[in-house]
Amino acid sequence: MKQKSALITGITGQDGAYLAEFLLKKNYVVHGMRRRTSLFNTHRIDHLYLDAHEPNARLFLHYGDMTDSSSLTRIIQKTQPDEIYNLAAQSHVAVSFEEPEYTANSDALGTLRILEAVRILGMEKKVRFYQASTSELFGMVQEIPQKETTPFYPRSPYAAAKLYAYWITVNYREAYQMYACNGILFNHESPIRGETFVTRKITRALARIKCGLQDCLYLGNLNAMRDWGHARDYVEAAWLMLQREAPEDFVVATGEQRSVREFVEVAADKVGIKLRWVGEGVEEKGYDRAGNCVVAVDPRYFRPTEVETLLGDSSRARERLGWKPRTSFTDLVAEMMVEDLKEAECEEMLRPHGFPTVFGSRIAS
Ligand code: NDP
Ligand code: GDR
Repeated sequence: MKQKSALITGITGQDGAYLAEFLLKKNYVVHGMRRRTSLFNTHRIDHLYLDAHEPNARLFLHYGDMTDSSSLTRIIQKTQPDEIYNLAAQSHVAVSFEEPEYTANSDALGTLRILEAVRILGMEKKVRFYQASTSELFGMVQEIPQKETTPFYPRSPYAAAKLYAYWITVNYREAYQMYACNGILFNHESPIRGETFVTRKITRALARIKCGLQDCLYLGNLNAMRDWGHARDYVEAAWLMLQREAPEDFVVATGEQRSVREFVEVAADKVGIKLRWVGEGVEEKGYDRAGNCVVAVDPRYFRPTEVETLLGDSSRARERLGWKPRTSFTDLVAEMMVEDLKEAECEEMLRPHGFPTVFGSRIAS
């Protein structure tokens, strides 16, 4: 059988790293697009990378950017992939309120640029295209649980940009008979989740509090409800979507829902931290007299418009892809806590020797 090749945009992100590992295990040649940054941004995939001169090298990186058509067209022409996974995006909902135009450029127009590049290069019958769509499309939910037929109601510049990307993917499928599909993925996390998303912010902060490196955990809306799964399980669903006879869009979710507050409670329980909840505007820091760790609400983390509740129904993916989540919520939290504790313990050891920020920035997130 011919060895398949895949191009992953966003390979340096959480999902890109898990997907690259998954595809390499399936014997793919994997091409990843990375952007130029002033610091290294490949730490999530370093363990997968072999120097291009090595005979066994099957992972290759190319510089490009979602806002630069010329780089996208060049990379697709050069790599001639069988499958394209479009994961690159400004993926932070809160940041999209600060950078709405850039978010639209990279997340909405960036998707169009890839689809157009495929068409211009005459590859529309050869390439299979996966678009990283999102449960944020449901926004102000119109139906519980949300499935493929639930109406969309985006609540952020990020979600509005992803709405365009969703529909342009559908349009290229219908207009040019491209194999193009949307994975409407609900929140998925892991130990390599970006540090400013709420789950990782919580596990990282609790680990640092446990090691005496941090005083207090500040959060925004504690009542937001999310359907949280493991990223490792979700990239398998993305791959399965491109292995079918005909393209179709799929919701990927666990079907279980927890609040941000519950996430904190389960994570704190794993490390034996007792919690004291402090409301908005109350000035209290660190451990209280009873030895409880303070979790405080800071309105800075509220969003101009919030998505209060998300719960997915992934029956279609379960029936037609044979997919199901493998990792339970408590196992996910435990895995994240264990890894963040290891990092915090290293930082605790190194700090007296003058390495205070080796494991990330101390700027509040
Ligand atoms: P991350 O934020 O971890 O990764 C995003 C990736 O996109 C990084 O590799 C980043 O590069 C890259 N990127 C961002 N902007 C550009 C740009 N202009 N040009 C090129 N590359 C760019 O996201 P996740 O891995 O969590 O998510 C992957 C995709 O799935 C995203 O599109 C996200 O919106 C979507 N999604 C995620 C869900 C989740 O719960 N994780 C749920 C549903 C959808 P760099 O490393 O240099 O920053
Ligand atoms: P989300 O993820 O917006 O769902 O988008 P995030 O973890 O940022 O927020 C989840 C919920 O937690 C609330 N929250 C906080 N969020 C952050 N980041 N920081 C806080 O301090 C905090 N306190 C409370 C938020 O208000 C929200 O309700 C993620 C991203 O991966 C998107 O790219 C993806 O499309 C969706 O998931 C599905």
